[in-house]
Amino acid sequence: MDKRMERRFFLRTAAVGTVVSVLGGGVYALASPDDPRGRQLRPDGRTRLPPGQRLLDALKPMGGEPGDPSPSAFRLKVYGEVDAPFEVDFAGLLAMPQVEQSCDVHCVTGWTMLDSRWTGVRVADLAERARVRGSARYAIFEAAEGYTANVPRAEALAPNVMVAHRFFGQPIPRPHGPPVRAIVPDLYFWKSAKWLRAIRFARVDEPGYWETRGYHNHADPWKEERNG
Ligand SMILES: Nc1nc2c(c(=O)[nH]1)N[C@H]1C(S)=C(S)[C@@H](COP(=O)(O)O)O[C@H]1N2
Ligand SMILES: [Mo]
Repeated sequence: MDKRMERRFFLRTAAVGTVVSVLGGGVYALASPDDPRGRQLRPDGRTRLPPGQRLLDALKPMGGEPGDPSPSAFRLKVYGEVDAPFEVDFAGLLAMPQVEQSCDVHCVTGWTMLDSRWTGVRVADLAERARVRGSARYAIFEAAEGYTANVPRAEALAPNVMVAHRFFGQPIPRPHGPPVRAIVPDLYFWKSAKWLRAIRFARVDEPGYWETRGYHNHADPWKEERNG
């Protein structure tokens, strides 16, 4: 079994309520299946816990090729199908309008974390500053070591989509993509690129790292768009 299949297997078989150690990594508590938050309805009428998911109390580090975590080396480029491409360093990102939001995140391997808390800048604000053209139909999130994820324009510009530099008020911990990662809460978490370097707007779709390796191109957790 490759690592991803092992993780999936683990999530299907571990007993709810137990504390378990995964692949020698961290220790994760499975939240209670009776946690009423999972059954709450979102403003769009969908249940907070998507089908086939179970609750975890924390983000599980899912790996990936890390980038440089230091804020001083950080640059974010916004470019492509835009009239005013730009680049900001970490201070430049902090100088933009900041939002803090709680959101739920859903990993395709079967875990969901409710009420994760992030601080950062809305992708919609970055797009407005870059003057994204009407012809741009996709946002391509570009991360360290060539990792990319594609998101349709309208979904990338949703108000809960952000580039985050804080997690529960603290700098993002190492495994989770510091100094800045994308958060696209309403698609499976593989669309949320860690160690983010750039957002490129594109006229033509460009399936990314996982989308070219058998995962669904869109990744809606409520439609269980897991595999292509
Ligand atoms: N740069 C980069 N970002 C990435 C990945 C990756 O391998 N590289 N993995 C993705 C996947 S598959 C998931 S599920 C989430 C996991 O984020 P976490 O490790 O913070 O839980 O990050 C996504 N972002
Ligand atoms: Mo994932």
